[in-house]
Amino acid sequence: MLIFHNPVHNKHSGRHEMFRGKLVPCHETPARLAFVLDALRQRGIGELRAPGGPDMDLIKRVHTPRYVDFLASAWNEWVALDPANADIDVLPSIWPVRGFRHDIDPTNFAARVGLFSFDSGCPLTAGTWEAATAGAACAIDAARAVSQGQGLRAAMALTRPPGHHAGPDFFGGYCFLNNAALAAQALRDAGAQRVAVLDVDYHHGNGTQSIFYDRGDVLTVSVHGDPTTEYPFYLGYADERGEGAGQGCNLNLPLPAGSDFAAWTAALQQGIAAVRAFKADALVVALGVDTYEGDPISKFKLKSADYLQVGQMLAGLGLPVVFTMEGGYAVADVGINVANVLEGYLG
Ligand code: OKP
Ligand code: ZN
Repeated sequence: MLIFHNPVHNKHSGRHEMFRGKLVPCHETPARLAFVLDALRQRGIGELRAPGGPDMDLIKRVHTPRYVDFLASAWNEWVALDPANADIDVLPSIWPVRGFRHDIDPTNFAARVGLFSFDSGCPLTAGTWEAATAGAACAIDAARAVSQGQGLRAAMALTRPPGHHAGPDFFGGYCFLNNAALAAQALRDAGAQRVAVLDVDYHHGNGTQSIFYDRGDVLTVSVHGDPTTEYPFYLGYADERGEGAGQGCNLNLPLPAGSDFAAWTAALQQGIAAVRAFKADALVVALGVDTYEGDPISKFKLKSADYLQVGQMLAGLGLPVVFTMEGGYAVADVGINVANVLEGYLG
């Protein structure tokens, strides 16, 4: 399995996120990826590759050009406000909710940040753009590798920041560019007629859902904590089935916080059955391992050994697959859990 790893992921390193009225240290840290790389090296899983340059044309078809241009220039605008900002991360503080206009172009920087974001837990830093675009390149290269490869069935985009909360024109939930969506679009561009995205992160993949909601060529499935109580709260319910040409091409499988591996497996099997029924030609797995019992911000009860079975179940689909790295915050165990999924997948 080819593993496209992001060599500049650590350029994105947020200091703080807003939590209950206080700035607390970020959960989404560079150490997460170091543990995965170590685990893969130790077990001899995969062949590591660096990505090529990012395909900006593809990125601007999955995300709006206006949003991508904002991301590219945001840090420089922030520092231009005050040179002292170079030592402070950007955190959103105001958003245009119902009744406010989205079609205006405020020049005020905080107002612009609010147009393109949805929470205050997602700092934008000096290196966010560089890290996120290199991560996008990992996802795109992984998709192209499985499309071309004779017999190559699987590749991974081993990157951070994660991507599945990033929508057509917004960041949030530690995500800036939607790597899973970019991989899916790259698979379509390379000839797959129908692509499925199966999101197994603890949190609903709201960004991916929104990007493909009105499309019939990409099925989006997400197994996640019930948004009635779990982040991202405002999307991820079972009655969201897609619209227009995408009617029936979105499947949400919310589970109560506290669910164990048996309950989770039953939902995953439903998701896998939907991918089969869709007759997908290729699969993207948005691989978060924050379903782990030891995860500090999530509430499912999967054990490390369970991830071997997760990999086996995914392999049962027999499809070319791109894994994208999403959540998982029990830092010391993230490597074991990701390596177990891949080992289970490879059989
Ligand atoms: C990202 B991924 C905001 C705290 C909310 C956001 C969780 C993002 C999870 N103050 N935390 O799906 O693993
Ligand atoms: Zn998550």
